[in-house]
Amino acid sequence: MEDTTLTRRDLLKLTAFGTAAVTLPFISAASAKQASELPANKLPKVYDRPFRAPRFVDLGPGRSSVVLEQKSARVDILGTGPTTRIFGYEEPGRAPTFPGPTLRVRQDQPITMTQNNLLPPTHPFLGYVPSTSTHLHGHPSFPQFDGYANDLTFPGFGKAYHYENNTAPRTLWYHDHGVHHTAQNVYMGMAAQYWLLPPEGQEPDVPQGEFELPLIISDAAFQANGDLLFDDRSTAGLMGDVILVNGVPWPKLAVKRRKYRFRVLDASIARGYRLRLSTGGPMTVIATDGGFVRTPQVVTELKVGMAERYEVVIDFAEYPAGTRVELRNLRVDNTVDFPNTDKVMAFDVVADSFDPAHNGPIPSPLGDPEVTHLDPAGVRTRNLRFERKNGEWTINGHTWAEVEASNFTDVIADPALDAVEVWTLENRSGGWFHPIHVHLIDFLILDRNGAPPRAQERGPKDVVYLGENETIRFIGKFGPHPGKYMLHCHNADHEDHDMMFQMQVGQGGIDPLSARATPL
Ligand SMILES: [Cu+2]
Repeated sequence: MEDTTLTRRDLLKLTAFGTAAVTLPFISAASAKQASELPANKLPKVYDRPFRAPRFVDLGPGRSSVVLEQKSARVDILGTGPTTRIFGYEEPGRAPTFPGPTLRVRQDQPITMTQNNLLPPTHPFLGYVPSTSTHLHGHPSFPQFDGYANDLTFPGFGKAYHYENNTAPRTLWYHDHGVHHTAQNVYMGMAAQYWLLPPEGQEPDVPQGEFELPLIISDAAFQANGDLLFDDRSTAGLMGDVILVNGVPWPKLAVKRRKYRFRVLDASIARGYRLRLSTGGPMTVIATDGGFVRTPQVVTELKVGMAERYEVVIDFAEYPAGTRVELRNLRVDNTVDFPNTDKVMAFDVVADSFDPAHNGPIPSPLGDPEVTHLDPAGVRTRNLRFERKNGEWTINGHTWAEVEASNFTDVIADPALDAVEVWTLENRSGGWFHPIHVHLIDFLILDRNGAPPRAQERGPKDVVYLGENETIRFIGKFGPHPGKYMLHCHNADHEDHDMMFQMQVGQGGIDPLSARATPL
């Protein structure tokens, strides 16, 4: 493999667009030694640092609001000396973290999340103005609270977002969606989970409490001074050489010999993963983006694209105490691999006693997702093609710049309110994959290249991994609110340049730009 080992500089040269169509498939087969500019002895070590979950903030009965400040700080990510500048979310009086606090909210308990932008007036090394727009991904928000890309909150401004939480329990995430800078803002740390839980006492019998953990997976590269290195390879997509779980490089977690439930989120800018246990052992998918699946699916491999969420149960009772079970990453096509990007984290099985509650067989059927009741017969169909065209990432040849130029009136689809439609999404290229996110709705994947969807994705979804040369069809019901909603690729570099458009659901609806941020 020596002759295909490329330096970062080689990759930069090769990925300059113009030649990209030819060179990207070649690059995808190559591996490079390092993306980071750190000396080798300052790179984080694999399975060295303890696992950490972000802080939980519980909302619901008795507490219906939270104020989060978007602020900048230097934090210790590497564990080797140099610190890293992040932009993060936290409550007033607390230092920001990456990822931000996990909000735990109860179904049907509305909340207000105020986002105050205390970021510097310009990014300290990327130079742009860090204006933000906060999207609660997985929630059917009203248009003015959906994190519309141009509904910007500039430094020194704040905005209150209201969420009804009246959808099925699920793993959501809140993250930045600011126009043209989503990739940079998310990469700097503006991402966190949000758990919508069933009403108290109504949880299904699956692992909970200390046995229910977020796994927010992302990749990063670092400059020599410890700061993040942002290289989007001419908008193809940022590829880091360090894998982070909840902001910690390749952590290790001591696990007891019982079932654990992990809420997996790929918060990377452009990297997809194929997760597999080093033992080849089973993982049971109990929920997809939109909540519990009807029939839990046992898999040995989990393919996860950016913004997808999967809840998986792993039973460590299968392993003797003292076993180290690694969560590995088999590569996906069109990513750049580095020596340790095939590793994610380690589970060290221990003999400690545990609370035996919620450790029984996983109930099946488990959920009853609304999307599984939709009937595709005779419904309206639409076709969306995701492609590179004239030096831009486009949807049917269109870009967000056209939406802006139309003063936010242009739409690519206009489903009636609560209409059921079948959409075909197409990626004719072998050179890249696109995780496609449609705001507002949950959908069910009907087929993938004419064949049944993967076992892991037979539940409610709001992002679909549209792989190389793939065509998928989904069915969805376009509601519950009328209005303009975005749809886009969740490779944040593609989204920013400029693979995003909007749909008009029903007639009218609240203007997404009608509730602007106010000065602090
Ligand atoms: Cu894309």
